[in-house]
Amino acid sequence: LALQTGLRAALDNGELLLHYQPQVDCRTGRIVGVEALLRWRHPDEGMISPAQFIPVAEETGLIVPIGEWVLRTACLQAIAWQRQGLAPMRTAVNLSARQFKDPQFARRVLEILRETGLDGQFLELEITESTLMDGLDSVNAVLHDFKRAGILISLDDFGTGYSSLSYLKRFPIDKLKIDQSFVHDLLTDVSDASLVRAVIAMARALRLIVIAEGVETPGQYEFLRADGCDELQGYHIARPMPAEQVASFVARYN
Ligand code: G
Ligand code: G
Ligand code: MN
Ligand code: NA
Repeated sequence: LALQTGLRAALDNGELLLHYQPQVDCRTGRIVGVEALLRWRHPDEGMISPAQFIPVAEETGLIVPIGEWVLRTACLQAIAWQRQGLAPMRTAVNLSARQFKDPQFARRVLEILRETGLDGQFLELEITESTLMDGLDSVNAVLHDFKRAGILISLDDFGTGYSSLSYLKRFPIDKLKIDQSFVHDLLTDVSDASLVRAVIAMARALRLIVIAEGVETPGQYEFLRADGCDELQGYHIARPMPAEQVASFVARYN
């Protein structure tokens, strides 16, 4: 309950902020995108992890206004980077299944794009397998609205949920994010290595972009690059960082 009232105040008092984690294109070695990750800087408790407060936000429905704030903030930041002359990058925003239950959701997303002036091609929206299981027809309609606006749709935490492969055919998915739990022991666990290889091969066959998350070592980076993974994200490249650090990081890295 304390978390719940605190969270409502957090949105009004400007205690929420976004950090951004770079994503690298394996072929060029350049940063081609960032994932926006929500943070709550609580006045007394310090930083609270989204793993703690997102579930509360989902239960209370606060995820709807919070999600809109995240999207608008990420779009405005993307525009600001473009105005600074940064090479165009895609910005990825995480969505909760709960947001799709709001009948105004698609309209609000498209309005935010229009209001901020960001071209849809520079926005990526991350959904999870549970979102696909949840709503089916209505989720599919919303995803198609996003596609028409040029937005890229990615499937987050791929392989950890209960998704069926038929979802990849039924829904307009552009990108698979291989969950970090498969990447962690990639070099020592034979079945993890096989799973990752199989997902990369499947993504290629289905013409999906494939990104691996949680890349922490040069060995993992090299394995994934050599195996044909398109993009990489993880502490080996960079930890999530405040918006102010992104431009100089990208300039140094690229
Ligand atoms: O950044 P971190 O690893 O602490 O994130 C923990 C979890 O919170 C991840 O599952 C991530 O997808 C989720 N998350 C981070 N930011 C957002 C957000 O803006 N919206 C939603 N729905 N989930 C988020
Ligand atoms: O569920 P989602 O994939 O959106 O969550 C991403 C989470 O993983 C974020 O909380 C982010 O901080 C975390 N993360 C990003 N890169 C790494 C990494 O290389 N190692 C670990 N352990 N966590 C990471
Ligand atoms: Mn994510
Ligand atoms: Na993930």
